[in-house]
Amino acid sequence: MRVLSLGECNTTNQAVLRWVDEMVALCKPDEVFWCNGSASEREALLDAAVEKGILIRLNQEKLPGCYYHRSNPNDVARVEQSTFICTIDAEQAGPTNNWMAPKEMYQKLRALSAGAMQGRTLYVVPYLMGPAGSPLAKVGIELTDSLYVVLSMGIMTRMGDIAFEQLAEDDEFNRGLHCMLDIHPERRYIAHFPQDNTIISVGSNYGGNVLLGKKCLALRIGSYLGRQEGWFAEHMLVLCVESPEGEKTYVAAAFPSACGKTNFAMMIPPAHFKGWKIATIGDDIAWMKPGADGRLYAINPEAGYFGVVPGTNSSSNPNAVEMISHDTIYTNVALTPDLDVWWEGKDGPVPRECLDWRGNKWTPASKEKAAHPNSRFTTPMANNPVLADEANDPLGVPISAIIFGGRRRDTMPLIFQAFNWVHGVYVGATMGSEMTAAAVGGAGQVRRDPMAMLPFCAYHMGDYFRHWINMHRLIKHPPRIFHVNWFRKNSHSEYLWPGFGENMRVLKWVVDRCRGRIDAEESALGWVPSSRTFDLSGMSGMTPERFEKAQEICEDEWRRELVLQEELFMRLYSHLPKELIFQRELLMARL
Ligand code: SAT
Ligand code: MN
Repeated sequence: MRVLSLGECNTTNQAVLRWVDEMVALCKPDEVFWCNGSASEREALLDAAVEKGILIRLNQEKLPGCYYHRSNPNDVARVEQSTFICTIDAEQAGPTNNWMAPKEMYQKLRALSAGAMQGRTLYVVPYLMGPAGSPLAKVGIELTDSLYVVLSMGIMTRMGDIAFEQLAEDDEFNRGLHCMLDIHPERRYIAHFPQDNTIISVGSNYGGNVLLGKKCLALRIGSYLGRQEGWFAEHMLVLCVESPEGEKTYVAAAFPSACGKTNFAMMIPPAHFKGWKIATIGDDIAWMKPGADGRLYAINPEAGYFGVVPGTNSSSNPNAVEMISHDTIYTNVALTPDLDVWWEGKDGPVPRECLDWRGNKWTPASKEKAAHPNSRFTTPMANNPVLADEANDPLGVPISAIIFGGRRRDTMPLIFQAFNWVHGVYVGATMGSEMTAAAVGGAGQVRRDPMAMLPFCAYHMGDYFRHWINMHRLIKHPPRIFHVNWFRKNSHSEYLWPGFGENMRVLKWVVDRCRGRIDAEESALGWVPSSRTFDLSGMSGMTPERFEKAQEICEDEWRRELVLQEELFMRLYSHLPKELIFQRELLMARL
């Protein structure tokens, strides 16, 4: 079979060429397009996407370089029920993952992919996760028949020849195959084969399911490799807090999807914090490895942000407003008659009329939302006005604090600090959070989401906790561990804490604790700030009493919490480190 080859194939790597040939023979595309990642290639592909109706070119005066995409309405979020970990046996994948035997899954997906690209183009998308030359960086190649994926990968990763340069003649690269098929939930599988460093995703075109460098490689395959190789792949933002004197402290924070990681990573400190600056290293994923100096170093493997749009405005995230005003792909927001975009919570007036995310006419009287709650922007990190220079540092940044946090209307105080590393692992392991629109189903329900990794850890969660405990030995100067909850409400359903920029106050306390500059009080949960020393000055509506309310440890709530923790521990029991059972007993005793 001869297929037309477009673009330039700029590799002589035999393992790559052989694998691409094999996948071409399977999927039978009419054309193969080798992406090199150049600016001129991107322009041509954007034009082609507009011509094919995959993208709409937005109003270029208002939104230069911006495009609009509408997904299939059945395909708007990650689908955990269709996500599989195909380790050799089910035990390895553990009870929190869907499992299928690799042989069976390969057979099933080969059958679905056979001839699936007839009449279509197969794009070869080489990409690098992490800064070029980083000891932590990894190469992946995604073969896809979706131009939307190609253009998104060009934003989210270091895409093109740069990946082949890093790979050279090595055969160690992630093999990713993506076939859209007919975008039908019944034929939707996101399958991971960790032992083969392989991912096959079919039947979807939604970011988290198909931008294979992100959740699939950087978290699921990454978590598996990290355990083998002695590093962490985590669902964490990484930021730099810089004091007026220029002292820099690096903080990583794990919150579940759609709980404000992007906002926190690029927050603007309130006026009260004169001279303090926040800079972003990453907004979603951190790869962390102990360095020669005994500290834990983090890189952001990604090069762009895939963020939730609704609620983005100049008070929630002014940097994001600026960031997404150019060179951004919008997915599933609303489209106005003058080809501008709109979403619930945007600055300015509500449009009198627009098309909603499905393409239907929408007016302010409509019952449905105009933008899908999980509508997204895809934007290069270079657009971020507060991008840290260190985001491109191959060596990464030394982490002083790790923050875990869920979305909890009750139970969890605003902030506490774990007593030590193992206690911190316990705090992360027992995290709970209300589900959001980022995954299909169950929004609002509290579920256990250990370290915000429940949907992303590709092996037994009990073994994952063991990995966390063991890593302590390799880190001479471990980060301090904290837990936060921005979402606690009072009995009138009002948030007890204003969040957003005011979270700087919590962050400042974290930094001061790491640097041994502020004392704390001992509580049953861990170290907590005293309302006398915690800085509330200049906050409107925030009284010491309200702060105490946000920090309250309520016995009834904790009795329930401990039962929910027990449910998780029972599920994981056969692999659960005894240290964590002990931590739970200690907590019970303290309460
Ligand atoms: O859709 S993604 O999985 O990429 C975003 C998220 O859910 O964290
Ligand atoms: Mn995420």
